[in-house]
Parts: sequence; C-alpha cells; structure tokens
Amino acid sequence: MTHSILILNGPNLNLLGTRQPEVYGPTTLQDIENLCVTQADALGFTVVFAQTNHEGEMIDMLHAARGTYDGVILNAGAYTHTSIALMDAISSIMLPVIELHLSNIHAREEFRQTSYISKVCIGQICGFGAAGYPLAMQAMADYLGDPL
Ligand code: CA2
Repeated sequence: MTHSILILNGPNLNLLGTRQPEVYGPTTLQDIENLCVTQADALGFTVVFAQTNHEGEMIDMLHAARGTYDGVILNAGAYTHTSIALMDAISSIMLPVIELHLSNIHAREEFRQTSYISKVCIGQICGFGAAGYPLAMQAMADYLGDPL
C-alpha cells in the first residue's frame, strides 16, 4: 500500500506564471504539478493534483476526498480569508489537511493575514513559493508515517 494524497488548488491559481509574475513568480501551475509528481515518486505517494475556481466545487472535492485519500494539501487561494463553509468542510472530513500558500500571507495585506482554515488544518506552510508544495508533501509523509 502507498499513501494517496490530493493536492487541491483554489481560485485564480490556474493563472500562475501567465499574469502578475512580479507577485507570484514565473512558475506555472503545470510546473508545480510536475514538481509534485517528482516528489510523489520520491516519497512513494500516489498524488492527484487539481484546481478549481469555484467554492462549492472545492467543498464537493473535499467531501469526496474522505475514503479516497489519506490527506489533502490545500492552497485555497482567497477562500482562505473568506470561507467559513470551507472551514466547516475541512473539519467534517476527518482527514489531515495542510494549508499551503505560495506567498507569506502574514507579510501581506491585513485581509490576507486572517485564515479561517488554519484552525482546522494540521499545519500551514507559506512564503516559499512553488517549493512549498514538495515541502508540504514531505510534512504529510512525516505526519502519515509508514503506510500499512
Ligand atoms: O499565496 C498564495 O498561495 C495565495 O493562496 C494565492 C491567492 C491569494 O488570494 C492568497 O491570499 C494567497 C491568489 C492566487 C492568485 O494567483 C494569481 C496568479 C496570477 C495572476 C493573478 C492571480
């Protein structure tokens, strides 16, 4: 058996590398997916990488994750700062969820310094750009331990 994880990306992250590279860098979401696949091979994980621009779809995907994946790495984008529904979905699924951000949300505008989801996630990684994704995968591997 191997661990299976979902890496879920939220609104506007499909635009990475194509607009505002001065804010979020030149890396595209496809580049990040490639990094994650490489890290999954190194960790012996099965990984599914997904993105949605829709809050309800993100919640549906989290509900469906229960029973399918061992953990979730979530870059919820701006829904991080707005969505109690997302917080409720995370707490309902009884799976370890790692909150991930490319940027250091604590060093940005005040409205980005609030996260509704931090309290229901096992931890947060932010500020390391695309490198945060493999870091989060390593953290999930450490949290899950050896597969049965
Ligand atoms: O730093 C992160 O990963 C964020 O989750 C990114 C979100 C932002 O709303 C969060 O506060 C922090 C935004 C992603 C938007 O990405 C864009 C990429 C290219 C052009 C415009 C937006």
